[in-house]
Amino acid sequence: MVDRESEKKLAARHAVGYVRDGMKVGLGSGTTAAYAIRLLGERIEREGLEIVGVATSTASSELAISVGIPLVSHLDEFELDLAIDGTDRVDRAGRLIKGGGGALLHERIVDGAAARFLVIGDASKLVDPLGSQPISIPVEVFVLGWKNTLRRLERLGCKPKLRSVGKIPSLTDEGNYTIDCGFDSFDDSLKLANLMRSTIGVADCGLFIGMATQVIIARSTQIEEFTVGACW
Ligand code: A5P
Repeated sequence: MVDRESEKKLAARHAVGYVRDGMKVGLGSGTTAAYAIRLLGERIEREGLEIVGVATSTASSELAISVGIPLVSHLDEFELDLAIDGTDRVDRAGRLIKGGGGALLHERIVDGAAARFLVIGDASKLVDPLGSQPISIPVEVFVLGWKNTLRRLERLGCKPKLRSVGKIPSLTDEGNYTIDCGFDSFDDSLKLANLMRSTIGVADCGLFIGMATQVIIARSTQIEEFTVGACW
């Protein structure tokens, strides 16, 4: 049986191996990135690794503090040497779908400040090309006029659904709602990303195109790693 948790940990361990003394590191969100944060904490304790982090969510920030990673405030200017983050889906051109955990805008801002953006995942995350299987693309929207935004997103050919827990809409760290846009498939991810991000009422969408520089996928006990060129 496939052990996805071991794969996540293996990919995280491989990425954490790239972190060196003195680096400013973006700390991703979600279960895979959480392994990386814990492993960084272990390196700080064991080797005396000296780094500072910038977290991509409140949850990651809390985890980082709990394992001893010093954090830079989001209100300061930050340029990162490297960011390590998970993904809901990635293809061989390094195009991503993120936001399953609800942190996409925050992730875009932090991961987008990194000279190197390492994407980590278990083998289930690699789907090539990106839009070849059914998926929901998370879209972070302003609360103001959200029903209008949902209708506009629907016109892009998806089935949109407000993310909620029971009847209570889920709020992102930035106080926005998330609309999950279900697609059977899609072709041009860059065009779709541009359409989503330019839709009135949208704060950001989960399509991250042209951001990843390295993808690290664990399949059973093996690492598959590829560097991403500008081929999206
Ligand atoms: C958080 O909003 C997401 O972008 C996560 O990075 C993504 O959903 C991957 O999460 P897991 O590592 O938990 O699968």
